[in-house]
Amino acid sequence: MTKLIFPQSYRCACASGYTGRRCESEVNECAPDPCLHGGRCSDLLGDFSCDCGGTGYSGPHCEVNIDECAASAPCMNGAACRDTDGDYSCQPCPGDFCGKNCQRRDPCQMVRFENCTSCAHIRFPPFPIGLISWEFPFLFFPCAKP
Ligand SMILES: [Ca+2]
Repeated sequence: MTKLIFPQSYRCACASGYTGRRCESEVNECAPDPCLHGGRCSDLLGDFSCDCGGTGYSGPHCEVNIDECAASAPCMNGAACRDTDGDYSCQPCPGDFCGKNCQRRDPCQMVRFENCTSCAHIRFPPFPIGLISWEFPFLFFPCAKP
């Protein structure tokens, strides 16, 4: 008995995650990218996974804003925390504090000179290593108060 095969006459019902006329191709579930807000997509068999690390979002598609204020209370030194879409803010920092979390003192706020009209932050202070003072670490990590 002769079996006739017509090349264009069949179509497979593919198992999940596969595609093509003979189900020979794996579906790339990352195309188009299902991860929002810069989440990194991993193509799995019949599925995908979004790594939302560092995006400020969570959820299967990185679609849910994380309320950092409720989750970890990141603001320090009495600053009020305000949750924002994909981020949070501790600004304005109270007093001389600065930084995203108001975690440190602003050197320009700490050291004031009578005739100084503006303060510029310098990364490498031009004084000998033997003169390191308590101000030294602050000078190495400039912080412009917003
Ligand atoms: Ca947020």
